[in-house]
Amino acid sequence: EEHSNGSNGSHRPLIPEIKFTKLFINGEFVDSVKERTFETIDPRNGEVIAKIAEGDKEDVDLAVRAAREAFDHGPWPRMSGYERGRIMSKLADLLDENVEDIAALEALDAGKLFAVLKEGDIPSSASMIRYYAGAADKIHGEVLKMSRGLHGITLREPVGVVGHIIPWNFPTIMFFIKVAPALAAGCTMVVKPAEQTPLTALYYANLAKQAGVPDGVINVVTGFGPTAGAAISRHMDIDMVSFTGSTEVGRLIMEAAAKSNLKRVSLELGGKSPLIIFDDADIDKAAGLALVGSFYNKGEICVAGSRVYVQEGIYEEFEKKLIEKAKGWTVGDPFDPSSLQGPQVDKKQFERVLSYIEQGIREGGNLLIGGNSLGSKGYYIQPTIFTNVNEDMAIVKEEIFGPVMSLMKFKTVDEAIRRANNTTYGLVAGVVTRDIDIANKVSRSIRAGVVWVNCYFAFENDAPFGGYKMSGNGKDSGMDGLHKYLETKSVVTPIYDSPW
Ligand code: TXE
Repeated sequence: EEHSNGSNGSHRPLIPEIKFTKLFINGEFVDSVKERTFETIDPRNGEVIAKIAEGDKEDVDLAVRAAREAFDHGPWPRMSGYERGRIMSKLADLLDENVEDIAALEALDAGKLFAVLKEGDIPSSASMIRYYAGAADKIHGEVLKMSRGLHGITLREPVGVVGHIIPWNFPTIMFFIKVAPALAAGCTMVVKPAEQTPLTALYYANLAKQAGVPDGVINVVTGFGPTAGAAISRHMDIDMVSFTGSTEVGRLIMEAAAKSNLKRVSLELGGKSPLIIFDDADIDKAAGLALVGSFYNKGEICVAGSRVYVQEGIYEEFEKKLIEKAKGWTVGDPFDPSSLQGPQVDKKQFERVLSYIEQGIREGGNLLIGGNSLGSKGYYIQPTIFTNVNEDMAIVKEEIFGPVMSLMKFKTVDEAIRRANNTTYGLVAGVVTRDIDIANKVSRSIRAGVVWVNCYFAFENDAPFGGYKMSGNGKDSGMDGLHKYLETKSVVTPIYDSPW
């Protein structure tokens, strides 16, 4: 049964029935042990979408038991990589077949743009699954040249039971950037989606079952961080935890891993990334990049280019162009195809962003545009640009995770490098210039895991992604993203009567 999702606008797609609201453990949807639930909220209006099973430690225990059994005795790590790849490809096809349903669920839960989910997040996740499906039968070790008549090889073995803790800003992309390589590696897993956005993860649990992923391989425990999330990071029988979220929680997870079983920890944390625009840039294009870099996904993106540095020669003209373009940046209902920005994910984030804006004003920042919430209901915020700011101010130092840009002026290449690196974070950076020497120098000088030259948000399945410094460790995406789910084992045997 389907029902319409709103009052105005017949062009809006239908919101599908919410079919999956329970934990997914060992191939079945089940209530939580304590039979508790929590509400997931529509950020367009603050209304309840559905009640979701609230998992806690006992549920994580059950999920880990299922994953452990599937790892120790089940078919998944034992079948050929080719077979795993075939099942993963089916899963990718199911994403494509259900793209409308999935996009609607996620737009509703996260306030993300329906059109972008449909054209971007969902198909690109399907393509990421296919990338790792293709890698599943190409996992192999090396033959070692050893001395003293020894023969050595390395085996690449799945790391075991993995806990994935997922954020709410890209619920689908973050789910598959972790689940797909772990599946290809032959791992089994417990996934905890963010409490703000549990709907699509449960939907994927069902699709995975339909595709033929054996029971116990993917378990999904919905619930909160300090309960279900913490139970994963301190579990004695989880071999690795892969996390994307705040630097603060990343630290807690590493601590819990250290205090429990020293499980492997992979962290993709916050950022405060610089976008550096040089005098020789195409001003129109650069202003477009800056706008998208700061406001895409309502600024709820770890790689937001929220510190924009513009060289003094073009600064004035750039600022004018930016204001002009910002006027066309439409904020509105995420189901409306003309919207470029939906509501912030929840009340907490909405208030957090607004309080950063207030702090920016208090500390002497000048509001070029925006600075307020929008409308009488829902968590909408105006795209906001500050000038007269510097790296000592909280709004320039800290990750705001909202549509707030800090626009700054610089003189020399060295100054730009120094200021870009003046941060505890190191996730990504952007450089806009037609000068190859500047591009080379800057991209090698920035302490960040990704540098985009004359582009921004240029993600590719093939390109490893992950932070330097307090933006985390370990890579998602690319072959690095697969290798982290593998252990290397050296096997050495003597060769008798070896002539060498
Ligand atoms: O993140 P949390 P929050 C940043 C961004 C944002 C801020 C706060 O700056 O404004 O973090 O957001 C789970 N043990 N990013 O509070 O808490 C939680 O349930 C184990 C950047 O929502 O880090 C969720 O599944 N797990 C970011 C996940 O961690 C715990 C994406 C992320 O939520 C836990 C999101 C605990 N003690 C926020 N506490 C990025 N890098 O893209 C919470 N969690």
